[in-house]
Amino acid sequence: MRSARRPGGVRVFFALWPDEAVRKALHAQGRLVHAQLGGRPTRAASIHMTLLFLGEIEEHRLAALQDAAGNVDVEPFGMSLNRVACWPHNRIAWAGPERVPPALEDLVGRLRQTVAQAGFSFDRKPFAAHVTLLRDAACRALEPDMASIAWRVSDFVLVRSSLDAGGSNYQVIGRWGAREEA
Ligand code: 2AM
Repeated sequence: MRSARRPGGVRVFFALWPDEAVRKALHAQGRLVHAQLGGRPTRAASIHMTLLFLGEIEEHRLAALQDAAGNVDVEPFGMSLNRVACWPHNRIAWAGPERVPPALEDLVGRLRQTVAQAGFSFDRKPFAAHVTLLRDAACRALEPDMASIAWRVSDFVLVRSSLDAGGSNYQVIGRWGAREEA
């Protein structure tokens, strides 16, 4: 259940935000999984992989958080999204890498360390590399694995989450790393 937002509070998280080609491929994959499991597909514009979830912070601390993020280098890496699965405990169907790239684990580790050093708290559950495709899915065995989607990662983002009539609405409010030209 969502907690009520305090005045002056903003809900934020760090994420990998796919480019259009990866976003489209993931959205198409979401449609395939939706045909099997039902549920609510993630809007194409909202598709992402969360790296670190802070939840609500006071808005005046955003600048400090953004400064801290600027100290985290990104070593570009590639990732194959080649696995779809569904978690019965939260009814989320997701896509992710069969093999989590060490560079991704490393990025999350350094981000956690930097954000903690800057005095922020965050969800310390172990990192689970996944892109949510569906919520409220009727989890059961899925048809053969997905066609692999190649994701080239060279930056990460800070996202502000707000609620609107259609659900969560995400706004990218910072980006760090070297954006490679397509
Ligand atoms: P999910 O897609 O698996 O639900 C915004 O809520 C993003 O942060 C979502 O991608 C969500 O993951 C992720 N997230 C990670 N930890 C969370 C938490 N404790 N509460 C809400 N969202 C969380």
